[in-house]
Amino acid sequence: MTTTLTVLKDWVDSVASLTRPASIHWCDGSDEEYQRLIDEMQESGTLMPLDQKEYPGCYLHRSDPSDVARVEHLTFVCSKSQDDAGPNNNWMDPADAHAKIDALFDGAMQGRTMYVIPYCMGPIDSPYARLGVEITDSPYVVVNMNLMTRMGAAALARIEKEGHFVKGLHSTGDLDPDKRFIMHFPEELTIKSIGSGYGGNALLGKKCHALRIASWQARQEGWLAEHMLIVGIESPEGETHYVACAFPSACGKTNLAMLIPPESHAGWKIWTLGDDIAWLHLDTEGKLRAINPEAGYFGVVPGTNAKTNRNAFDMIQRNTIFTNVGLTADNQPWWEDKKTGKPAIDWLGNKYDGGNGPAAHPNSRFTVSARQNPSYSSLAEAPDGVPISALVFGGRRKELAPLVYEAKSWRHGVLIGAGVASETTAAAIGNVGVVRRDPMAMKPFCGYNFADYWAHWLSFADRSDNLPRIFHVNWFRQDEDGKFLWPGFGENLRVLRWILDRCEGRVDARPTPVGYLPQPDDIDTEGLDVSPETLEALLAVNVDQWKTEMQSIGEYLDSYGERLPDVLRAEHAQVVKALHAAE
Ligand code: OXD
Ligand code: MN
Repeated sequence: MTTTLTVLKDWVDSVASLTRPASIHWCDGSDEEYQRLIDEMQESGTLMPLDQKEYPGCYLHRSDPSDVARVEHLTFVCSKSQDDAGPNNNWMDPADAHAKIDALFDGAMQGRTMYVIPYCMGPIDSPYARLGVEITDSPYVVVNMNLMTRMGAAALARIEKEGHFVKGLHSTGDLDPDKRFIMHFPEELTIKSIGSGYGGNALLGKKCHALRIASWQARQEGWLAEHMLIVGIESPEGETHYVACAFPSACGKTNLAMLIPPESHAGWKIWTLGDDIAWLHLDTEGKLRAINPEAGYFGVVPGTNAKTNRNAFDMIQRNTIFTNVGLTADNQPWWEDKKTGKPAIDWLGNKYDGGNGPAAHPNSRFTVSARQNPSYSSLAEAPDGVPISALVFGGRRKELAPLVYEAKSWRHGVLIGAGVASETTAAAIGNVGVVRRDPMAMKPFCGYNFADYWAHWLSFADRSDNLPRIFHVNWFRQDEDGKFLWPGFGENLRVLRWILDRCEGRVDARPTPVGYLPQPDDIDTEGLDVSPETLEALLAVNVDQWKTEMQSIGEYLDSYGERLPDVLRAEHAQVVKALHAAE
């Protein structure tokens, strides 16, 4: 296989002359190709078969121990102007960045096969889909891209027809953390990544293309590329609403996207469209429609069990690539909170004796095709996507943020999104459990200046009067003893029901300075171990704490200087004024 498209052929030739691979393979995306690469990786020892009787088609990959998460400090947006990248991104001058990284790519693929992966983000026949080509020397990347994207012959045919695509160059290099860089050149629609094989750094269709580069394109073209799950909620009466939710990494997007309605909710159904990324476009009626650019899940394994996420638990019993989990004595994958089996070997391959930390790495992952999800939506391949009734922001906050509240307007909703903060997780290298601002859950993923991004979000209010309502949720509120106040998981459907009741105008709400809160009776707690006092605590707005929070949000917004939209400043001032009036 090769291509008739000269720009693609020339680029592949130039990469080959820089990286000097032993051979070049154009990926067709077939099952045979997938299996052949799986077999080759088993021969080379980079993939281990798991117990094929209990886990057919499942394999374990152990990464280099230094290469287990995204590396935000080594991730750069190399726009021509530093201000365009903004204070939210590391920046390097494009010429310097190319020089630095090309020196590392020089000869990097010697003795290796160079794989050319044409891929399509979004349903293959969707007008909203975008094309890319990733060149990599990692067969692990190829098989993961096979599960995560529509890749191969059909994508290449569309690329040849359209003539343009995002260029992504990746090599694992020598996995030296000092020679690791993830660089984005938005004006050139180019990504270069070296020194890591970890998903978020190496599967370039995902964070690099579908969020950082796509968010840049989306701003120019009038749409949104967001770190959001997309879920359909069907009532017993057969009415389905679609909701898109932005939570920071490892804060439960996958669980919410494939939630199982609790027994108390007979007749309710959940349909998963996506668990990580949404591309949102305005349609001719001014409604926001969402597609999921991905075709599979790269999910956090620990904590997944038959109770927390039965769909995910069932889905990863077959045809799944596990990365950095532990093993039982009978060669089955094991992770903390799996609730069955016992670990014998840890994620590093050492005998597990219980004393050396977790058996599975806290950021160990499964890669699996979305089609294996029991709640897979039949509209996941719909070219026009699904209409969105509500947008939901959320974070992991021990205190302050109520269980749920609603923005007073689109503009106020943008302020709520801009103020999202969350405790950091193992999805990125660095401290865990530290509260940081993560606007719209896009801190690691927005490919341009947040000030311009908020202005872009605000501009939607001028373009449509049919926009979804905006909400904020917090499943993670705790009491003084560190006990979670809300049961979470399947019971989150009760909160989603309130959100839909608001969208349908079925319930009123309590106005507060920070937004509309539910009347306690409107959150159904029947059968739950949540007392009226606990519900009151979950729905409390502590004015003093909120004043401090708004001060901190104000300082954060001010750090964006002149580019910060006045509308956002005004929205902020209004909340502060309302808090003072509430004294
Ligand atoms: C992810 C992440 O892998 O956000 O989705 O880190
Ligand atoms: Mn994510």
